[in-house]
Amino acid sequence: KYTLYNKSDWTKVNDIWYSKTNVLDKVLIGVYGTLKRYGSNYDYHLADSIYVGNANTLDKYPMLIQGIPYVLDKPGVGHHIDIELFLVDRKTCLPSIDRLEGHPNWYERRKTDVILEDMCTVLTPYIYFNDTVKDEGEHHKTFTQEVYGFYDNPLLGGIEYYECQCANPQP
Ligand code: PCA
Repeated sequence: KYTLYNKSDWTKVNDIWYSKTNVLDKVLIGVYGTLKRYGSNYDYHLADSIYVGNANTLDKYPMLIQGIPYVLDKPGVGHHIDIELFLVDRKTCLPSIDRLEGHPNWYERRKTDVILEDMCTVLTPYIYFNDTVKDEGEHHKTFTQEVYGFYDNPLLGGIEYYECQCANPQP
């Protein structure tokens, strides 16, 4: 048994007391590029977020790869894009990703239907589209960042540790 001090500063949700409400304020985003796990922007921007799973866009979209990937907001053309889903903090993490992506002037975040790998569940995360690049007709389904070196790190139990080529260096 314990006592809650300053009880008015706490918030109760589903019978659990939270000292900070920021943990409750999460937004679902779907990433397809440098923000994916093992991507060059993951560590800085998403390592503290909650990975939910993999999904594909319900509609087809054209993804161009010109150094980094760009998904155009043109449903019906291209592929069901490979997406990784994360729950991110609305007040801290989302603004920093928006700045990275230049939202809403370069990439623009828009809610988009995706279907989970179980092929049953449809969710509607934010995805970053970019319609400022020219569609040269070659459309991709998945983006894999080029790896310039990897080694077996015994401290990580022999897991391959990747170093990614940073197309857009971290701030
Ligand atoms: N980063 C964002 C959009 C393109 C990119 O390189 C992402 O991973 O979804």
